[in-house]
Amino acid sequence: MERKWWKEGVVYQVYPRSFNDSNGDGIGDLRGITQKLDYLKDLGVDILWLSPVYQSPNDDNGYDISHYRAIMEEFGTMEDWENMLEEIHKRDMRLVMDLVVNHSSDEHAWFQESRESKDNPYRDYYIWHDGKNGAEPNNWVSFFSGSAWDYDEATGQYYLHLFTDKQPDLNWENEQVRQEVYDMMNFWMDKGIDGFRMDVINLISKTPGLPDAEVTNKDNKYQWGGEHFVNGPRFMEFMNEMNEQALKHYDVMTVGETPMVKPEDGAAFTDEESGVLSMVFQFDHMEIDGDPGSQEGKWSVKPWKLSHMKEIMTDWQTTLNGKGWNSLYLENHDQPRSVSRFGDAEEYHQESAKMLATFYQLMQGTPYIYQGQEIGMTNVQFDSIEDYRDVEIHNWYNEQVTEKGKDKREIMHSIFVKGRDNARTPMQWSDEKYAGFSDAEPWIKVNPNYTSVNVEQQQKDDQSILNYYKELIQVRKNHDVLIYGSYQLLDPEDEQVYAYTRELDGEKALVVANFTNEAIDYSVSESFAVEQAERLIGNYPSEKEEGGTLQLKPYEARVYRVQS
Ligand code: TEU
Ligand code: CA
Repeated sequence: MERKWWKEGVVYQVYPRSFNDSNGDGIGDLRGITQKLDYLKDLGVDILWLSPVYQSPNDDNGYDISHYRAIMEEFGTMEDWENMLEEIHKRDMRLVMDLVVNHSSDEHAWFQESRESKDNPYRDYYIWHDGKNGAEPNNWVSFFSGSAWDYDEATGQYYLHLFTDKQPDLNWENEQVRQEVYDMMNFWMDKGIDGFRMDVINLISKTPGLPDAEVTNKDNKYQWGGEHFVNGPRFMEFMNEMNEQALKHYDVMTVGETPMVKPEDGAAFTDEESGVLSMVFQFDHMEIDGDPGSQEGKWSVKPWKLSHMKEIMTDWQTTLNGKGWNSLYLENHDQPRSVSRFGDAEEYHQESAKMLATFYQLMQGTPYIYQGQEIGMTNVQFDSIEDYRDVEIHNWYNEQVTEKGKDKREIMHSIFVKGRDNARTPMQWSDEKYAGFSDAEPWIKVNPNYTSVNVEQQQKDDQSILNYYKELIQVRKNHDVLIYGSYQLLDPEDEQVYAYTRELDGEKALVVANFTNEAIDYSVSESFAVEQAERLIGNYPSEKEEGGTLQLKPYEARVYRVQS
């Protein structure tokens, strides 16, 4: 396997709006990020990924871009951005920018032109169609509820939007659109950035003719049309072209956000010889506690099983081994907080947050940490729907409660468990008012637990989650086996302990993670000589034990290494 800086590094995702506000308007900004670079350097991360900072009307918090080469005014100026990049590079860190090109904002000049008239030169930059029998051109549902089409009075046609109606899909069949995208990417790479995280990049190619989706749920007017746009027919062709015309001329990393991909797709997309991306974000493990097959999708709250988690992670680990490269994540700006989701955010907050970090960061792939994860930030519950800011949450609530008359408490419960605003409350820097995020009232409420869960407090405490993250990052960095080694799962059926080994050139490591709040005697497979092993890290003080049985405490995680 080829050595690469982006395989050895750890990525930290910043959601700029919620990270740090430097000018007291309640909104995080670029200078705010620059102020915290020393904190990030000290944490040990190598690469920063910024969610979009481009000009945007913020219908979907920057994932609706109205100017690809301008900085959002609320976040600062191009000069602030250049200064931030310089400061990142000064500290030997790198910057990955978000690339959102499946769609733009409806306020982008291209769309403003496009909707003017049918013969406007920009008409074909987007996907316009006549209605069918007085209704939408097809039956596709939007990711964010309702039809994926919107009628535009001016020209009497519908345009496609897989996300909100303010996020019209760009028409990738149009060569000019593709050229605009590659030119724009080169513009940012010429400025010195180190990579792109590509938003829903595997949705850019749609089946010609845009046929109806298969009706999978008769009760619903609109249907999931993934078969017509996930990894669509020209996806690889477009990505090869993007590599030729942009990416391959720079030393950059790419991570494709690719909903619905399977390990075989992931292996093909990231293949060292024939692939088109450095790595992808897969979603299989994020769907483990939902029902992706149903109309409620992620909103249906289902219990999950550790054996299922093992099956998913192991499939990704083994299918990509020796071919491509994994990304490793438990959180991002679209997902609930992992300690609330997979751990115990109350009684075993500290233990389970550390256990989860150990479990996912030491697999084969590049680990991603989402802001606040390193201090164990948790989900939040706002009593009123008015306190939520996310368009996905509001669309879901309106459809279910306002339109369909469903039980409000039930819908609020699904929002508490799955809503994206769980991840978007302000970063908790200290126990000062507004968690030290801002001097003014933030754009979204602070999680009330900031008085006990915050950076300042954890910096002072040796045993904190934050200090454990620092140690863990160094352990991985110091052992090639934890970066490049192959992965083997132990005990696939065990519903309590997740254990796996890594192996590289005669060196072996063992990761053991207790996912329960009980003490467990775990006997290690004879394939790993734990008696002769060196303990690399753990989330409880180490104790001498006899033989190959580990007496694991609640949510205990340990890592061992042997050299043969
Ligand atoms: O998310 C894409 C995506 O697949 C979402 O449907 C995601 O699964 C959902 O947000 C989970 O609830 C990306 C961005 O990460 C997201 O923030 C954007 O809203 C979306 O694309 C549109 O750009
Ligand atoms: Ca600000």
